[in-house]
Amino acid sequence: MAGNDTGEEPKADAALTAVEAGRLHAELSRIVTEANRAYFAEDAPILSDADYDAIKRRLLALEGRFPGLATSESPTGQVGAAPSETFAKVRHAVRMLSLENAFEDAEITDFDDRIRKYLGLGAHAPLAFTAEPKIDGLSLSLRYENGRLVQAATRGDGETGENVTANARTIADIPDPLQGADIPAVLEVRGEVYMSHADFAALNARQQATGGKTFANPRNAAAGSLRQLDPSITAARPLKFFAYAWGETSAPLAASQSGAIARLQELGFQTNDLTLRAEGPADLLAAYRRIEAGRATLGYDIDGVVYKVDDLALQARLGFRSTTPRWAIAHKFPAQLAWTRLEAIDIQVGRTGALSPVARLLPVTVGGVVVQNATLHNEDYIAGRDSRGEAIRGAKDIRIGDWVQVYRAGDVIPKIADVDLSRRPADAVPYEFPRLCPECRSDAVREPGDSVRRCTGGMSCPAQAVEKLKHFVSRAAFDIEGLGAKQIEMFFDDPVLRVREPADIFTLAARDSANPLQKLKNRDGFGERSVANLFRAIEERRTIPLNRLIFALGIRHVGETAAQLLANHYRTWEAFESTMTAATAGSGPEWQDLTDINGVGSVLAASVVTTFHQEAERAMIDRLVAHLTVQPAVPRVVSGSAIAGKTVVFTGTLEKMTRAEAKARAEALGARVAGSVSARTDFLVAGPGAGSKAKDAARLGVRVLDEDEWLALIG
Ligand code: 9MJ
Repeated sequence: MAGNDTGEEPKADAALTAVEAGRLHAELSRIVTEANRAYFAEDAPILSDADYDAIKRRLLALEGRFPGLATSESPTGQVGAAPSETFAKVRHAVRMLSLENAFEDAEITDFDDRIRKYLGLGAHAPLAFTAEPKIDGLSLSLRYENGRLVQAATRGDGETGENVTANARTIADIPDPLQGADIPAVLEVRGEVYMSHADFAALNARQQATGGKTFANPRNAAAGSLRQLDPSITAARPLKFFAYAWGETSAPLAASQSGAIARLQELGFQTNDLTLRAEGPADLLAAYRRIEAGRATLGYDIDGVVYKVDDLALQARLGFRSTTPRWAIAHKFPAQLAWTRLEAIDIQVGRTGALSPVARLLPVTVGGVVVQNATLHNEDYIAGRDSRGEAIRGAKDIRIGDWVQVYRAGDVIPKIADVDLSRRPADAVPYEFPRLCPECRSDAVREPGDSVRRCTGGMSCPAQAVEKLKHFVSRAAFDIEGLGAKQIEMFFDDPVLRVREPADIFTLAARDSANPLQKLKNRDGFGERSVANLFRAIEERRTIPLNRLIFALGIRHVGETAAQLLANHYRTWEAFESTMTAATAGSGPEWQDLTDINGVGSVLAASVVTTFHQEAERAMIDRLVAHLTVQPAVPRVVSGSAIAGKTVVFTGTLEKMTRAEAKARAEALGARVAGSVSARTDFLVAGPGAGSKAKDAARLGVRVLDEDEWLALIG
């Protein structure tokens, strides 16, 4: 294409006749469309930002003289809607879960024990499982209505994924329509998109030959191929799909996991033929060994074996924790190991001020990936001694110049696992862990009982401030397209743009437009288009779901799950903020309310309350929220549940289910389960042996139910 045909002849353009202008407009439009495709769909720009902008300006000038050229087809986007540059979001009808991981055989017997305990099954009652290879790809949810594929969505954060329907339609393993008889009116089929080793090698060879982007591993290739804005690119990529789970269904697929897999196969899906049914942990472990032994000859990547309770009625009783089912576990293959030399130890300061030692290594390949950095855990790990100076069993001190063993397990950050003392250089000296923050020189202190040394500089420490900002824009937080770690670092240090705290992100566009010099669009690495996209992405995020906002604040101990729990409980920012402001750590009704949330312990609660009472921190939150519209949480509640929003207390012995199951059932139906009876309790469920709680309920006029009344109430 005429990549050098840019906007260098505006004078000549101005003299064109209408017909000539029309021809030129068509030619330039074609170039811009082609460049858009290369940029957005292939991640492989064919024009510099400057050239691209110049052509756009030339098109706009032509349209200015001949307004008839500004049609909805024009890439200037002056008429009609701008084409979408990202995928639309899809809220999953049923959440897409991840799996709990296990690495040791003993964790599998624990898994079996835990399930028996939860269900109240004796040690010898039959309890069957399935074992399926864990495909290392990316999960996809396919929604069928009346047998036709109507939507395909990536997992995303489990709640909301991306709509990739057009791309999924190009995958041969995904049937449309479904096959066979008795097809449910609604059926969401879930499984893994992956690429075989052979197809991956061929794709990379093709990409290399044509100067395209090559991929690090089959999973990245599969992900990159599915997330293409142009489905014709996905169509040209050899993607495959295994079905292994389901979301919403209008009719049950089967009574068992193994039956459901067989049913998915009848409906036209590929299912993994190594899947089998096992009678207990010993059988599961035997299946694991067999699958592991055959791993190298499978022709596609697997990273473990997934075990699931076979009986779907039991699966339903077991239900879910916040992000993982109780009825399944992923038994991962062991980590991959390699030996290399420790060249240096760097200290990174995290968003909570933690000083984390990072090993800089002589590059080494571990399980097909080049590793040059690994975590060294903490100060005590390097010293081989705890904070009282006592040797840690099995630990050795680690010195620069040592030969160290690196291991990688799945996606986890590489870690140092061992030191070869026989190869230690004679002049190696013990590592002196810094007592001052290497970034801001504030004192770095260790609280008693904490293994981590922390910088005391707070937001005045540039490293903490930058890390907090990076966390703020990360995927599970504000997820602002075009504003990643790299841009945060650049804007943080920039004397004009000065993004020093989250609120500054939302004034960036205004400050950029007020600044006559050094406009962002004129800087290296930016252009009119990328800046416009960035500002639009920021604008869109002024409206933000409550759970994302809480997570984004970067409060210590508040991860995604805790943020979701807090959001579900308080529902609105106003309620959350006012309760945290009124709360005192350790006592009072607000504190009680906070720590009554299932999954919120006193350490987490204290961390949140303290944050809202630290003046500087609090002021920063207020400055941020002034720019935002916070969307209230809409927890998934089973519609028609009689106990949604109610507070329930259990006491005494339950006979039809264990206390753990009763509590989980109540929570799944939208109730809150509290530990003690108060004026705000709606029901006390009392089994035989109920004591003081029953008296409290009588005194406070709380309705008391026996187990059967309770079961009738929840249906
Ligand atoms: C994979 N990745 O092969 C599940 N998976 O089930 C299998 N993943 C899964 N099952 C429930 N075989 C959530 C995830």
